[in-house]
Amino acid sequence: MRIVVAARRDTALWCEALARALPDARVHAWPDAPGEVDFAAVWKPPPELFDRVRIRRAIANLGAGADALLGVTNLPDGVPIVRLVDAGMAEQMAEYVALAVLAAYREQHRYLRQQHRGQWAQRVRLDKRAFVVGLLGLGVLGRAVAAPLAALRFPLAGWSRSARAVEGVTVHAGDSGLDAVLAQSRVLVCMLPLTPDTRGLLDRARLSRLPRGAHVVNVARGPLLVDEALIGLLDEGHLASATLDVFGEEPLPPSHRFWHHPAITLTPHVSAATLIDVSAVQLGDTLRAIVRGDRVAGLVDRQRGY
Ligand code: NDP
Ligand code: OXD
Repeated sequence: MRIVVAARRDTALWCEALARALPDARVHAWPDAPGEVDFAAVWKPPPELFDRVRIRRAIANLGAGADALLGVTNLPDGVPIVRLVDAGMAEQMAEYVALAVLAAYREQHRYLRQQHRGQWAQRVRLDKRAFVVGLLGLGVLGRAVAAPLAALRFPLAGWSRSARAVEGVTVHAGDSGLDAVLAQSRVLVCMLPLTPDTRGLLDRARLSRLPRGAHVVNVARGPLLVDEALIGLLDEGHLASATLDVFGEEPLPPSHRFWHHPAITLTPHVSAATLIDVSAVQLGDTLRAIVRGDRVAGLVDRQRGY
């Protein structure tokens, strides 16, 4: 089996980890690649790779979200694309979102402001039964995030394309389903893939449907959210806070208003780091299964965009 790896960064580490996971494979680090390989393992690959190298069996996306790969205009037709499925990211995402939800519910921001003013004031506790957490996306990450929140007894309202059953979550689908989730979410967590259907989904009209004082968490992709709409609604006091891990442009430009907005907490795309060793083991199993002709998890549907 021959594999070419183009990972944007850490290509050498990916090559070593894949060689450990697939001891019989010949692993090439782009741009040192033969004219034909069985697999390409890539993250935001240079389009030139697809002009120079024929890929016989599949392209493996070295991340969970395949939006950047699907945006490459010269992707070879008919070659299956597989993505990482969890690979250690789901637990990290559950931690990150639980932290944001608990900070919102326990009014961490208000107590911090009080502390800075030297003010001792006990606020009336929020009623958890009315503190609905809205989960946009109930895939691998959405379901992992739901579990600890359900255990903490937050009411959960979820939204997915298909109305799938998820324990502890009242599931909605379709446009009316999205409206129902927005109308009740005190914290809205976005875990949708970036596709033609979801780009710009969280615009001013939709964010305005959140209850006054709601919090927004975006851990999926920046372009799902319209930046100016979020800032406008925070400035007007309709929204209380936002926790953002992903941005339309990364690194976030120094002049972007998000950096210094008092109601925004931001992190540099770290909510769920890609764990190279765990991911390489998963990829090893997936590539071997493809060679055997078995069904594999994580096949990307190019039409749907995820
Ligand atoms: P999945 O494919 O497992 O889940 C996607 C979910 O979104 C599914 O529930 C799907 O519905 C739903 N969905 C997709 N399109 C629509 C739509 N048009 N309307 C309603 N629901 C829709 O993906 P993952 O959970 O593994 O990952 C989600 C995203 O998280 C990734 O695409 C990536 O962009 C991002 N991510 C971010 C990371 C970070 O560090 N910040 C790390 C890892 C991922 P259905 O169930 O019906 O198919
Ligand atoms: C991913 C990511 O999609 O790191 O895996 O964002």
